[in-house]
Parts: sequence; structure tokens; C-alpha cells
Amino acid sequence: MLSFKKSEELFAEALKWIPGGVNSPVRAFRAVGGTPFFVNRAKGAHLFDLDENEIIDYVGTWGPAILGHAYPKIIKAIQDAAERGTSFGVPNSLEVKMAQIITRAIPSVQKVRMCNSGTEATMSAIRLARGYTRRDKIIKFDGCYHGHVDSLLVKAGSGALTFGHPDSMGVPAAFTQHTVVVPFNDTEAIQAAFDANRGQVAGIILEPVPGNAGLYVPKSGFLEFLRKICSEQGALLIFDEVMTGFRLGFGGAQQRFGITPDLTCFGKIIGGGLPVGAFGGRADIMDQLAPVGPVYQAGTLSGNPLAMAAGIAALEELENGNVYKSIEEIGAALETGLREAARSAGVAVQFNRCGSMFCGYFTDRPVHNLSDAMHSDRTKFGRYFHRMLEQGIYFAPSQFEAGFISAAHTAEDIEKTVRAAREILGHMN
Ligand code: HOZ
Repeated sequence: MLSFKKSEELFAEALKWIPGGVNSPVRAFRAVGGTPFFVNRAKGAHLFDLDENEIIDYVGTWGPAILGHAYPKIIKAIQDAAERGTSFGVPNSLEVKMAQIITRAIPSVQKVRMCNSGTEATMSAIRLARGYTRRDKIIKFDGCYHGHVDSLLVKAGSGALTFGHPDSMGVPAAFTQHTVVVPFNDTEAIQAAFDANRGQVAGIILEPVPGNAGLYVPKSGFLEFLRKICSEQGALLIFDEVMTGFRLGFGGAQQRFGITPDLTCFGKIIGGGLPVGAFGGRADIMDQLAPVGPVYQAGTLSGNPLAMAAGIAALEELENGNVYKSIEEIGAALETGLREAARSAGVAVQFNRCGSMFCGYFTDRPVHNLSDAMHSDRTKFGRYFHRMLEQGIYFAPSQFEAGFISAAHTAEDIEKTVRAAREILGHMN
């Protein structure tokens, strides 16, 4: 059983100077109790904390680390770029190269604008959709999380849901009056939302595979329905692929499900672990952005050379390597092992997986949307989380987050994880 003594001491210190001791709420372990560990270094699929514990990591810095931590080609690219300067505030050639890779990978993206986080990407895409359509209403799904954008912090997932504040204080009601929230996988609710807001809907924004209330997948025909109704109603279909982009395949969820959105938001993997975001789509829509068009969007560090270099190194590796086949296989092995561990222990678990993203819910009912996810026994999840961590296995510290597999996870990592789960679940009922 691992001890986290040094981390506990440092967290006590952090609490004095940083709100909640963390720079992003989901890191604080509040949903599962206890205190977070501090990472000293990371390599491949493993984290090494202050106490020198070696921990198998299924969070992967919340998505970016698809190749594993400290990937040599990414580190080298960052070092080389840093030698030439860390920020210019004028165009650099890496921005063009990044745009070429993204547009080649994702045919729906004809032009792309870089920014600095997924939040900036979704915020800007929403503004652009409103500017392009000259309409105000946005439809979103409960449990989907699109960063901490004012107008989208309504029935949101991730930390907002984990801490019981899916509607944040500090967001004036006027800022969310144009946000219409519907349940995921519910075509009737969407039809009703369009009927009630005829000619006013600028777009629908969604995570095509929602990964911020755990993980559930779109039912057959659901994404096709969204595409069709948006086209019929003159609204834009906006895919938030901050998590799924370049993860569920080189072409993201849109390639996996064969759907063409009008706009797509990116982040995480395209920065190779450095802060980044991007949004792109049809050229006629993107050309509404300043300086060409009337929709303003900007950023001092947008297209930052270090983030571009790291992201390009990651994307080139993904484009040329065997990563997607390998993480699909690792994901399948983890799913088979954990399902079997739960079954033999007699613990009801719904294991949802899409490629290298997964979530186990402690419930006997299938999970297709937020209200299903809410049936999970979160006390059980918390116990399971801590027992696994004590064995050196780190899942996201909340029932309402997805797990991530990287190409660096080995068969040995999976075996160790399944063995620990079998033992722990066996003592859970
Ligand atoms: N999208 C991540 C959570 N699902 C972000 C992590 C964070 O909020 O720190």
C-alpha cells in the first residue's frame, strides 16, 4: 500500500496560498475525499510523485498524453523551438504547418484559428456561430462540458457537475438566457427545442462522445439526426472535439462516426502537452473572423511557437505511427479485464468505452446520458478510486470524468490494473 506523506504535507501548504490548493478544481480530490498527490516527473504511462511512488496513470493530463508522458520527439521539438525564442507576437511558420496538418486530417476544417485553451476554442466558436447566422440561441446538452465559458456553464459536466454546481455563481442570468439545454441522445427534445425557438438557433454544440459526465456514446442515428436538423434549420453543428480530436482516430470522432460538422473545437493533443486550443471549419464561416470579417477574436500567445512545435511533433507521430490500432487493442484488453473483474466480484458496473476513452459506472443500468450517469453509486466509486490508488493505479478522481489510455500503456500495466481491480471489487459488496 502506497504512502503519500510528502504530498499530504505539501498540499497543506498549498491550501494556504492557492484556492482549494489547486489550479483547477477537478484535481482537488473533493469528489472522492482525501488529498491529491504531487507529481515530480512522469515517463510513458507512469507518474512518479514526491514520495517516489510509481503510479500507472489513466488520466494522461486529462487527455493530451496520448503518446505517453515525456515523449522524446515532443521534448526535442520543444527544446529546439525554445532555442529560437518562446513567443514572437508576429506570424511564425509553425502556425502554417499546424493549420496544414489539422486541415489535412479533418476535411470539415478548411480553415483553422489557433488559441490557448479548449475554453477559448468553444467560446470563440459560439461567437462565430452567432455572428455567422445572425442568431443568438445555442443548444447544448446536459452533462456536456465546454470549458468555463459563461454561456455554456449551464447544466455542465466535469468539475461543475462533480462539485454540484452545474450552473456557476457569477454568471449573470442574462448571459445564459440564450442557452437551451437538452438531454443527450434524445432526438425528440432537440426537435422540441428547435420548434420552441424557430429561426433563432445559431447552433448546437456537443461533445460527440461526451466525456465529462463519465463517458457515454451517441446512439445509432443520433449524430446523423443532429446534422440533418441543423442543415434544415440553418443552424451550425459544432463539435467540441477538445477531448476526442486526434484521439478517437486521426480524424477524431467525426471521422469515426462519419459526420461532417460545420465547426470543430480542438485542444489537448494538438498541443503535445503545452497549453493550446483551436477552432476551425468551413472557410465561408471562418472568414467571418477578424481581420477578414466582423467577428472579433484574438490572443497574444495564440500560435505560440513552443505549443506549435510540441503539437506538430505529436500529430506527425500520430499520423505516421500505429498508435490508434495499438490503443484500441489496449483499450479492449482493459475493458475485457475490468468487466470480468466486476462480474466475478458480483459488483454491478457499466463499463463504457470508445477507443482509448472509458468509464466504469457503479450501477446496473446502462448509461446513455446524464440522468443515467447520476444513478452511479459515487460512494462506491470513491472507495474503489482510493483502494486502486493505494495499489499505484490512478483513475480520474471523480465519477464524472473519462479515463484515457496512451500508447505507452503496456500489457503489464493492464494486467496489474485488472489484478488490483479483481481484488478490490471482490471486497466491495
Ligand atoms: N476537460 C478536463 C476535465 N474533464 C479539464 C480538466 C480540468 O478541468 O482541469
